[in-house]
Amino acid sequence: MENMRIIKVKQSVLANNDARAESLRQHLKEKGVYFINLMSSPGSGKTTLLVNLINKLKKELRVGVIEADMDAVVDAHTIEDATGVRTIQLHTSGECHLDAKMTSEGIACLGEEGLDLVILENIGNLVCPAEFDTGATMNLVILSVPEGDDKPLKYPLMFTKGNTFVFTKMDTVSVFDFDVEVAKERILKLNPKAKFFPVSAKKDVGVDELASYIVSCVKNYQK
Ligand SMILES: Nc1nc2c(ncn2[C@@H]2O[C@H](COP(=O)(O)OP(=O)(O)OP(=O)(O)O)[C@@H](O)[C@H]2O)c(=O)[nH]1
Ligand SMILES: [Mg+2]
Ligand SMILES: [Zn+2]
Repeated sequence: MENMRIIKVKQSVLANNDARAESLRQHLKEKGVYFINLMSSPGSGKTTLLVNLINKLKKELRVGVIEADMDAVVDAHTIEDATGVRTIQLHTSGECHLDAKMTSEGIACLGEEGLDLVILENIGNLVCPAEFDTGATMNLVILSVPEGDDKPLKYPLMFTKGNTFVFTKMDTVSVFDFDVEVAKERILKLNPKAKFFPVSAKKDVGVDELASYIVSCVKNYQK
């Protein structure tokens, strides 16, 4: 028993992932392509927000989208039909997150040439997508009002790895016990530099502010 070898598989895989993510980030920086990793729980409103947001962003930026799901192509079709931007669908064969290798393959398939911005809609999951650096410059995390303002307490890693936070479905706030100020405080404790955007993607409230912020991030990055 004394000579039993113990191999920390998860750590080595994650270290490997970090190196790949860093090299993808470097490559995209050289190309001037900003990369956003959009993460949230299933059904929180990622695709709905993306459609609204991209229709604003595409006036100023050349945008491409990677939709990731375990299976199905509905979201990629929705984005393509509703925005007309370059879109591909990734299937993860059962994995509930994307790592830097899968993301690099996705970006290579999409083709980053001629784009200013690539947005990845990650798999709906508040847990393991936060564990894997995808090489993104912005980790955009959505928390929707019906999920509750306690989610930063229950899924702290996601709210630590995110840097920009959208509270969506704000049009439903009167029927749920969701306190925006409480949610902000809980996130700021984990993440003092967090930026917040309360929106209703459906009613088109607050999405202009988010779009302007993203445009300014991309322009600064490309300087
Ligand atoms: N009231 C309201 N409903 C919304 C809003 N945004 C999205 N929804 C609804 O929420 C449901 C899920 O929206 P999606 O955009 O498909 O969510 P998603 O996060 O992309 O879902 P998955 O990709 O399956 O994880 C749909 O019924 C939307 O119409 C919003 O701002 N307000
Ligand atoms: Mg979706
Ligand atoms: Zn996973």
